Amino acid sequence: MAIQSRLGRRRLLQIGIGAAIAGCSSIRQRSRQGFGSHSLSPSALATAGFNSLAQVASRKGFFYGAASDYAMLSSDAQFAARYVENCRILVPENGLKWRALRPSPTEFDFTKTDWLFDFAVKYSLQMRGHTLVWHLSLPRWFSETVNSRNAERHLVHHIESVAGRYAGKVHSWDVVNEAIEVPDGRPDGLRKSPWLEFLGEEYIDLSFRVAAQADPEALRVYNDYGLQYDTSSHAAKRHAALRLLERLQAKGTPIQAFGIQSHLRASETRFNAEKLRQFLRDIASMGLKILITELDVSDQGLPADIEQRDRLVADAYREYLDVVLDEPAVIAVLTWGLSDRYTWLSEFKPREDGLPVRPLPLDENLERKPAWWAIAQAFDNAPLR
Ligand code: 9MR
Repeated sequence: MAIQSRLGRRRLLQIGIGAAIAGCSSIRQRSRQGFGSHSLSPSALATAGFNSLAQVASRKGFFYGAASDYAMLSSDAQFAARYVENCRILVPENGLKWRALRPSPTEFDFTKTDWLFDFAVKYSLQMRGHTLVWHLSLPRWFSETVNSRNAERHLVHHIESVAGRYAGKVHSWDVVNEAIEVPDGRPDGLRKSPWLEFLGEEYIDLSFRVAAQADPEALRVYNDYGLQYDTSSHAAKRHAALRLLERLQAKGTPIQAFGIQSHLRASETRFNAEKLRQFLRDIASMGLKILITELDVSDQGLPADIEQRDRLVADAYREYLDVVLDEPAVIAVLTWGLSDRYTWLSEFKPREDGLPVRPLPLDENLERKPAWWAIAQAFDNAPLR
């Protein structure tokens, strides 16, 4: 079968997901029929021969992958099979955050992330690191322990230990995540995070410099959200982001890429392709690569009807990807999860009617949704890198 020929039957059997794969030709059959009934444009049929989103992306010279974690990949063989089939790059959704790795100020627990790195090697996946420096997901001991006298030592020690442990095995690190906040940050847009409070804006430069030393090979990314829409807050954030990049580059900070998280809302109409294109061009003209790091499409506020909902979610993926993939500096697309079975939106942005949310390419039964086809079609239409 096609999936097995791409991955090699032996590799699939290695983690016992061969059996899970065995049932999937019928799934694919149903998906293709379903595809017709969702009436996507006929050119999408051209992608029907592809078995995986990663495959379509790699034909155009960029990576596709999705956030996941030890909990699902180690325990849900059917999900793991779909994951390996579709993804070429793995980003731990939570596993590399401080709260997950740091039981105490002096200890690290790499058990689960080591497992993920081994999983990636076994299935020829690249790894992305998320994230070395963030104001959230800090361990409980952080607020009692870290202060302006010792913050630099803690920051440097953490980056050296984590990026150093996986040096040479990481495609890209989100070195600093979400350092901008508008309108509640400083006048220059910087978020009033503990790191800013303790170390001033230099914490960003320091983080990139230490990451560059600890793992010179990983692409160093600044990652943020709230950048894509034609709203005043997103415009202000785009502005602050560009100013930050300029300041970092002027100081010689070794930043190499910008991550646009891209948590979309299917109900959002304030989308201006030209303004987004201009933002992407502005980043690219600074010599930086761009990654779409956390793409998903919330169906909050959409009608209950599944067919209608799935169509609107698929349309949002397609509209967005058509614009961002036109920019040659975009080198990777990651969705924030692969299947509706596991999505942060169930908890963080539930629907008012209590129905399960449907924001990702596969549904909760791991079958392809119109979103899968829309993404495949956008990838297939993308210019070659
Ligand atoms: O999806 C993640 C969720 O499971 C965590 O509880 C949460 C806090 O650590 O973080 C979520 O992921 C966030 C990511 O790390 C940074 N950008 C926004 C993502 C969604 O909140």
